[in-house]
Parts: sequence; C-alpha cells; structure tokens
Amino acid sequence: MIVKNLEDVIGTEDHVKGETWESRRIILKDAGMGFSVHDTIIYKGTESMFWYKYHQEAVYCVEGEGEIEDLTTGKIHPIKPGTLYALVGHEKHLLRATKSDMRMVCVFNPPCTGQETHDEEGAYALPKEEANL
Ligand code: 9YT
Repeated sequence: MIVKNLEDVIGTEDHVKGETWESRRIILKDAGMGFSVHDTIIYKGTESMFWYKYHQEAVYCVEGEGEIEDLTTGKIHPIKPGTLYALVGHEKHLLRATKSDMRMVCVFNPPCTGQETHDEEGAYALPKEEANL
C-alpha cells in the first residue's frame, strides 16, 4: 500500500511548474499502478493548449471555474467543481481558467514518469496577452 499526502510532493522534483500551471505528481509510473495521479493548478486568466498524443487523461475539477474548448469539434464546455472531462480520443484542447485558479485532479494512462515537463509533447501555452482573457 502507498499512502501519501500532497505535502509529501510539494517542493520536490515531482512538483513541476509550467508557465500557466503547476502539477503535484502524487503517483507516477514507478508506483506500478498503470496510471499516474496529479493534483494540478491552472492559473487564473491563462489559456493553455494541450494535446496528449500518447496518453489518455481524465481531469476532475475540485476548485475554481473555467472552460475547455475541444479543438476537434469547436465545442466549449464550462468547468466548475465536480466537472470531469476525459480525453478518450486524445483531443487537442484549450483550457481556460477564466474566473479563478482551477484545481484539477488528473489521471493519466499510460502513467507519466515525471519527466514530461521538459518535452511535453503537443502542449504549449499561449502568452497571457494573446489569450485575450
Ligand atoms: C489539467 C491539466 O492538463 N493540467 C496541466 C498539467 C498536466 N496535466 C500535468 O503534467 O499534470
């Protein structure tokens, strides 16, 4: 059994920071579970483009409000606490934290190893001023 607290991850190498987000990676590939579990924060007023070509990801909002735009359909879905989106088809998407920081718990299959921050394939962030928020 593994028992961890977010406090065990904050400030370690598994606490990874991007331009528009930070990710506290609580369970990674080395745990042998077949998935990884991340507690992430998306910063207020930002727009991020993500495209996980090689992973499926489910994301559950526990705090904050924003929206996700599915770039394969053009559809925009509001996000609030209790909303879950699942990228079953590796959909390229725009994530916007419009009203506040959003705290999102993510599960990845296959699991992240912890290295993804350097070469986050397909993910890049628009500068805040271009996001027009
Ligand atoms: C919800 C989301 O996609 N957050 C970006 C961070 C990323 N998922 C990660 O590496 O934890």
